[in-house]
Amino acid sequence: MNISGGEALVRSLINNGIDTIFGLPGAQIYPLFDALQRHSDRIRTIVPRHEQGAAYMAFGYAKSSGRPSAYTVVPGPGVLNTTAALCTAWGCNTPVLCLTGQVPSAFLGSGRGHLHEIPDQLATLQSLTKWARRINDVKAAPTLVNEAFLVMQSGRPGPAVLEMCWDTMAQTSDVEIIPGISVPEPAEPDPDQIARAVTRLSTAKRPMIMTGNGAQHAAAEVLVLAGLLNAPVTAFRSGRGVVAEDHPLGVSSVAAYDLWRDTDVIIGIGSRLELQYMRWGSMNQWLRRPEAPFLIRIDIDPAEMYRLVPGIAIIADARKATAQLVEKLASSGTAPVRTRDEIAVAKSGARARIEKIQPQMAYLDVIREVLPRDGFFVEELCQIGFTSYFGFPVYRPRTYVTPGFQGTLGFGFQTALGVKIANPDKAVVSVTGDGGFMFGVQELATCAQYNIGVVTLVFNNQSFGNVRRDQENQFDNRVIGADFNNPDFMKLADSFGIEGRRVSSPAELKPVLAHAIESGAPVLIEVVIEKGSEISPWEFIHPAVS
Ligand SMILES: Cc1ncc(C[n+]2csc(CCOP(=O)(O)OP(=O)(O)O)c2C)c(N)n1
Repeated sequence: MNISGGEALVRSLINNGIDTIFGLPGAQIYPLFDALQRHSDRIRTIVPRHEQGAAYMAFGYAKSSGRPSAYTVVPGPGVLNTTAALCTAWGCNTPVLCLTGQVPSAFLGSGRGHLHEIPDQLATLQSLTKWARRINDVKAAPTLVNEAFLVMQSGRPGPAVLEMCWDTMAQTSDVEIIPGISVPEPAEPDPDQIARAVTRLSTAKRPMIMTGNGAQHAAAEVLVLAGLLNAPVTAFRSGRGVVAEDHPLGVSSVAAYDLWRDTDVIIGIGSRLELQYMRWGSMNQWLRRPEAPFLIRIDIDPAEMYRLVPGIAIIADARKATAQLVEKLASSGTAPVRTRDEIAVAKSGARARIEKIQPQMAYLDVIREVLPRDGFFVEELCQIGFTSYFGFPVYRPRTYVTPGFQGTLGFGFQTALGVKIANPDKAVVSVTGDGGFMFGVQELATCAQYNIGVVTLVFNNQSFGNVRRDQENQFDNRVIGADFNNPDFMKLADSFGIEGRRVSSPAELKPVLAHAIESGAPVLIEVVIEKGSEISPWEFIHPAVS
């Protein structure tokens, strides 16, 4: 088939199941956009108002659905505008494909100063992702796109990049279009590793399970394992929702901290165990070989076993390995002594202790009450978001959307748009501070243009509240760079053609939020908060330091 480089890319995306692409056009990638125009019956193009939005939306799409996503932007400044989202996708093991252009091939590496030239784009992007390649020949496009999809979804998932020179993308060539890839089944776990873990677990008295992002597809298996061991299951951020927190064995990180004291075996499943060994230990010292409790890790990434060395390492897919543990433990028997009552006491005690984090807890309670169990909650780096780590119960896998350890301020609202596009029939609530929201405020236009029904709660405390509190506490009240003036959010919403509502108490929020979710339309809700009035949530996130 005689087609352009851009067309070969688009056909290959479609063959790999991509139904939506987020992108912002420019000269180098015109042929790709032209192909998107001509294939718009098979692939939808969402155009944000800033390139960062394209990448955050692709991140939200992939993270909430578990399916790969794609975005496209011009090279140089365009692709650099997306790097905060790209490193977030890397940190969160999320399969996001970035397609970008390059200077004309004759100018590669010339330093001549062609449009959007940067010193070494491929090396820059390689350093932020799992895999990055240039497509030098149109004929190679389908194979390289397939390879990108394979890399993104095998082993530890992650983002990938393909760049194509300006002239290559425009050139036509006789290209063989091939079917998309199907991801091969992960290898079977090593039976010796499973046998060792079963021996240790069959005598475990008070085991605990910690889930991470790598366990999101293993919810059914994890729940059975937890049942056999009577083990509380906890998570910090990315592993939340694997076991519902209203299940007797699903516990928040605060309840888990209580139960940690007499835990004799910890099983980390698809998790870096930041909670146990950094948050509950030291953020400044790298503990490589923890002693008690006995650590068993299931992780598909062998490198993880050197970063945090367990007593027993099971290098395998979370679902496969957990299923095998379940099968073998069911016949060998288990000996747990921790009772469900003990766990229930820890849960109610934790809930009572966190009650003082106001007004955040009162707002989170309202949101939890109104948001359906399968609705999505997109957090942010703000007082309500930090409190949600432990104060907002999550009931379903993937429904708690977080930037994980990147802590990417401003990701939330923009990411939520991608979440909604991937899950059009589900409610999506984005909670954000006024500081973080303004990082991506221009996407209100995208929200209105495509009628993306995200409900956004902006907690307006007229400041980078977290910074402000840190400066008061750690720098003797010397506040700098933390206070600001906001626009009138109601006029702002109105000018973008979006419904705006302002509330100043949890009781006021409840009917407004219920109506907003019910409407299915985009709604911006401003929550008025007195500056400096929020109680710090940090003692529950970092209890060893507080
Ligand atoms: C990309 C990025 N820049 C800066 C920060 C540092 N930071 C963390 S929280 C915060 C303040 C957030 O303010 P706001 O969104 O208004 O929420 P609030 O704390 O007031 O609730 C800042 C600047 C960050 N985490 N990420």
